[in-house]
Amino acid sequence: MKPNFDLKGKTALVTGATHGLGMAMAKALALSGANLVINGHTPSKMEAAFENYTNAGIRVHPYLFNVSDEIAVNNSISKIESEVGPIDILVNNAGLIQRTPALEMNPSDFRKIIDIDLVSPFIVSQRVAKSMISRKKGGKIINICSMMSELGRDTVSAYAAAKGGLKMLTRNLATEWAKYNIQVNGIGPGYFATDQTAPIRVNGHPFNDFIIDRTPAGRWGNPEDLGGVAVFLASEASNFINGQVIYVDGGILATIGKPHGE
Ligand code: GCO
Ligand code: CA
Repeated sequence: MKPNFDLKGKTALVTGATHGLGMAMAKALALSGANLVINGHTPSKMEAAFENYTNAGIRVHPYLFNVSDEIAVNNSISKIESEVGPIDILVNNAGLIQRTPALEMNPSDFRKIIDIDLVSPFIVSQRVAKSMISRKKGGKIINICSMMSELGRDTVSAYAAAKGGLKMLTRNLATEWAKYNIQVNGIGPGYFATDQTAPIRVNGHPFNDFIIDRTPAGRWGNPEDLGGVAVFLASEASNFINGQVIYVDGGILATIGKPHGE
């Protein structure tokens, strides 16, 4: 039988979909047939995003809310459900990074990163799963993890702690909700060319050369490189995949790397 990757008739909510990887994944879902709801929290970014999607021929339903505020999340999801329809696919993509050495990291900043990158996916997933369970039609939850779900790096202690936690949250929610035919999985992007990595991607910057050397594929990822896996994990083709994180990293996690200069 031909595997079914078609998302027609499904409604997808992608958080943090006003730019970058979230936008690329959201477009891939919409182009595969999904009815697309996007979340953001900055009105001006949302306006620009709306224009971007519209110019790409994609119809979107934009909703502004803060994913770490459970009251706002509950109200907004209820609004989406009544105005657009029940959510079949949730992509927890909204996230934040702060690059500060651990010795200088302010605990309140550390908490803020954990709140956005780890607590928020919990809050949004819980609310969306409650509706999925009462509808009895299953669903898909996709958490956007990171290389930092597996590896440490100088300056990203809070981000790595949150993304490592998000991998385990993925496994745990997959465990609890598999019986409702809800598949919870993750995507772990490697190093991608987005605004988020712009400060470390400058030509001649040692980190830029380091990443290209460290990646067997020899390049930064393009946001479009994530489309296929997002569609796969959102579709019926992945109905027996529970609690996995699929890394899309050009081979970084497959290798120890190579000696300097080779
Ligand atoms: C860093 C961060 C991010 C990466 C990404 C890697 O190293 O500064 O990890 O910038 O984009 O999350 O998967
Ligand atoms: Ca080199």
